[in-house]
Amino acid sequence: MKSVDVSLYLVTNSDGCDEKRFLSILEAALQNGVTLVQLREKEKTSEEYYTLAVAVKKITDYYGVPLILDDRADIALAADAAGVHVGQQDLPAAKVRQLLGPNRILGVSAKTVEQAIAAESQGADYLGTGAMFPTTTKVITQPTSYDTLKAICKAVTIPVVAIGGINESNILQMSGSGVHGVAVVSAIMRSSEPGTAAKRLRELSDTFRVR
Ligand code: TZP
Ligand code: MG
Repeated sequence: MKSVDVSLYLVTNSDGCDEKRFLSILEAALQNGVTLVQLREKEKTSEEYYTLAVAVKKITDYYGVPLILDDRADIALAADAAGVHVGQQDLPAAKVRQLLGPNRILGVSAKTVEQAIAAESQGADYLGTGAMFPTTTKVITQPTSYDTLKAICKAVTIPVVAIGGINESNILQMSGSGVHGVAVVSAIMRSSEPGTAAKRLRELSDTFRVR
């Protein structure tokens, strides 16, 4: 099995941000402890998504951090990204694994123990679970409870990363759950000091994450 370091996972999109600023936030985050990056672009055309992925990959490669693309195995292969993240409504995990082959990273969103076990058996390398807290980044029907997160961590052997509304004030509430790390969008992307935010989140994640 591939090992994926999800200690501090930056999930990001460039909406409402000019590209230069977006890339400079990304770089500050990479210099301060982000271990995995996902490009999550819902509004872009395939061509725009691909072009941005190529630009982002130059930076993530420089810092030796894998780049994951949300939803799109085709663009991930075209841009030579490290992997793909899919949700329960996207292409089935087993199909994405087939498309990616054995060497790229497959992440899957799982909200229940059943989804988690299924994703692991279909070839996922890590799971994303949440939203743990209210968030304005994504429309959430129901938040995931700490107990569900803990049960998912116990049910699988692959790393689990908590996501959704996580910031410096609530990250320690993930302690003891069994997660291998946390994923954030706003806590870094919307911070006035993205580098400082990443550094602090990584320090806090390191106090409780499973290694
Ligand atoms: N999946 C579940 S919650 C979420 C995603 C992509 C958004 C997380 O964003 P934020 O800003 O860290 O709450
Ligand atoms: Mg998706």
